[in-house]
Amino acid sequence: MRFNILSRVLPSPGARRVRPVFNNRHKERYMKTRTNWILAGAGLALALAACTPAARANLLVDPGFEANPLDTYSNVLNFFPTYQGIWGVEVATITVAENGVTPAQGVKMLRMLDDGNVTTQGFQTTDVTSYGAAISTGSATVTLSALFDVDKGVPAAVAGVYVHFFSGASYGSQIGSPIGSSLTLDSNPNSWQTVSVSATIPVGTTWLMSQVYYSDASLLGIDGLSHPGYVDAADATIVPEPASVGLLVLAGMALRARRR
Ligand SMILES: [Ca+2]
Ligand SMILES: [Ca+2]
Ligand SMILES: [Ca+2]
Repeated sequence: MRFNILSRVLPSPGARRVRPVFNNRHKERYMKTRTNWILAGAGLALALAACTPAARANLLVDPGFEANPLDTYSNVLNFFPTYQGIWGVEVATITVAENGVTPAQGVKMLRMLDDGNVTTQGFQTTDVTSYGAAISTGSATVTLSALFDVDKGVPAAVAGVYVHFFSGASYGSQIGSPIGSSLTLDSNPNSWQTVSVSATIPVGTTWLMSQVYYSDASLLGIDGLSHPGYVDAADATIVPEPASVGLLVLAGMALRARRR
């Protein structure tokens, strides 16, 4: 980009008032000026984006289980818009430090208990239509992670995360395959372990659901009793974020204008 020629080819504000006689040379010069402005704008925007800290927006509300009361999984799964941003759980509460486990972030954490089925689960839904530009081209990636920990009496707890995709604001509109990841945890209550999954968001997705879970059977302690499994510091992000999509579009337009 040659910014130094901008001042030379730009007409002064006064000159603009005079109706110009447009011949081909003028037109070419005008297009060049316009292109340079677009390039300068895109360059500035990209430079600003580069200066912005890399921290990405966490799509989850109350990702550390500090502020909001829990709701039921059935409310969250059945009424996406109403319960967006609220954790819905099967058998779980929010607790402060207990059993030698201290919250990884803040002073509270999710305490999940055996739900009598296969896995004890917690869910949160998110409207992702603001990421539609990237999702529609199959270029948006979601990453969900959470921290898991159990007390020292649980030798092999299995914890995991899932992301489910939906084309509308209802559970029935699920599309693609849920993506998931799991981990067998250590029995050290002082270590929080991360489970993370990442994948391309299916084209057509407008809502997604983040899930954290423990295998019920794996919560069995060495004392023969079922223990709680703890979760904290969940994080769901999508890249590229809407702002950077805008910048890419702008940069693309500038390049196209320059080729003309
Ligand atoms: Ca917390
Ligand atoms: Ca369950
Ligand atoms: Ca641990």
